[in-house]
Amino acid sequence: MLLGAYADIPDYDKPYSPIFTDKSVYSWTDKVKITIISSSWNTDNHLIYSIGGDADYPIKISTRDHFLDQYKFTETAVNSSIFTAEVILTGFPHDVDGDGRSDTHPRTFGNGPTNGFLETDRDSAITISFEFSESNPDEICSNKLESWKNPIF
Ligand SMILES: [Ca+2]
Ligand SMILES: [Ca+2]
Repeated sequence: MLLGAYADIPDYDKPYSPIFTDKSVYSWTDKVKITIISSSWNTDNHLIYSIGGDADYPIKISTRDHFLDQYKFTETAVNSSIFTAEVILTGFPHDVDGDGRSDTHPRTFGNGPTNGFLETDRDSAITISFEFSESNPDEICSNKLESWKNPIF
């Protein structure tokens, strides 16, 4: 008999951790604001907790050819269960003024919650995944990227 065998498993009674972004379509150089609601990761009602910045339960933010892994999200208040982060999209090499040299500065680095830069591609989308528990390894949200809105020069 293994009575009580599940007692040591963290709170997976509410295992659903939906992911939201502030828009459904982004330009190639937009800022993306991401929210994850996870009551199972509000492990202390009196502390602001961070999720995603760890190898066991990573949050990964991806475009087609680039990604930020173990990106940290921070709880908005001590007992909110709402975790947020931001990433600035940096586009791809592009000669805007026709002089033969790229005028954009694509780059990918940062570990969160607000210092991330992520390269994008012409036919790309942004995907966010959070391996928030072993029984529910993935939660993915995909958003289309199209057009230059504010090219970075
Ligand atoms: Ca908390
Ligand atoms: Ca140029």
